[in-house]
Amino acid sequence: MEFKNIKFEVIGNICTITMSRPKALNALNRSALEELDQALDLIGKDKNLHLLVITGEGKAFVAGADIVEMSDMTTAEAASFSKFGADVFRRIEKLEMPVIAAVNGFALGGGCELAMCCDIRVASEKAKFGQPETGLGITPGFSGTQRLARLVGPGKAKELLFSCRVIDGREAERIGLVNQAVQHEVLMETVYGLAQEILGKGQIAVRYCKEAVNRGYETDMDTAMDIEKNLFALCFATEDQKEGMTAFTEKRKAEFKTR
Ligand code: DAK
Repeated sequence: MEFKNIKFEVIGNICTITMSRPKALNALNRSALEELDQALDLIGKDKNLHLLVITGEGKAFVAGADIVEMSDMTTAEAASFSKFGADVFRRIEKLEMPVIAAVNGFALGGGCELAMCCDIRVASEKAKFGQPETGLGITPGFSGTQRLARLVGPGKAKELLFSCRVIDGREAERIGLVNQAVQHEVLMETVYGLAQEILGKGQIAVRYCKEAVNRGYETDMDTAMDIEKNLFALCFATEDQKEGMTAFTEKRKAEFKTR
């Protein structure tokens, strides 16, 4: 498939999507969001893929939704754009496999929201995070108010949303917006190192963990514990569980087959 706004690369079990509209610092227009959506279709169909990395080309991860395209939108068009973007981001969040954001630079507005819908965020210390929407006279449209508050707490989220303050990777790490901030030069090797660490585990169990955390986080504790219990039980229908436990008793490394 030909993409104009993203790069789609598969190496081994890892797919990397690089947001790539350098003339607009990878800002998300409708076409970029559509390509992201199509890329998710491809990923869902490829049984050999076990992990997705999302990053950006050049000095930006994503500098937000495309302000030029948004500026003339009617209320109906804004609602449709917001719904489409939010749906694509929700698809990323619900993708069965783990998704790591490698935040290389500006992650503003929709860019910060894209990073937040990923499971894990590793940032360059040079990365810049912020939700500048109120400075444009709008609210975030891709669930930023919700995910930011869940990640950093409502007080810090409101401070960032109300003030449009921009923070770097280290500060983002300090407040829990990213898992880890690293020197810019080692960002991708850190991300792929983490990816390999994850890929060495039982992928069905990894996926169930993602599902348990996501679904459990959105419900009450009793229901969440039921979700975990059911997924735990399902692991015992897999070859991976037999292999993982046999390997332990035989004191060797497990060779998981994702079955
Ligand atoms: N959209 C369109 N073009 C952008 C852009 C953006 N978000 N960000 C940068 N560009 C373009 C610039 O216009 C410039 O284009 P030319 O002038 O060269 O043609 C080019 O990228 C390079 O940018 P700069 O020259 O400005 O580069 P600098 O290094 O000087 O500055 C910057 C980098 C990231 C600080 C600056 O570009 C900047 O402030 N960009 C805007 C950042 C921003 O405000 N992002 C948040 C966008 S708002 C909703 C749906 C979605 C959303 C909200 C509601 N609903 C429908 C309800 C989401 C909103 C947002 O994401």
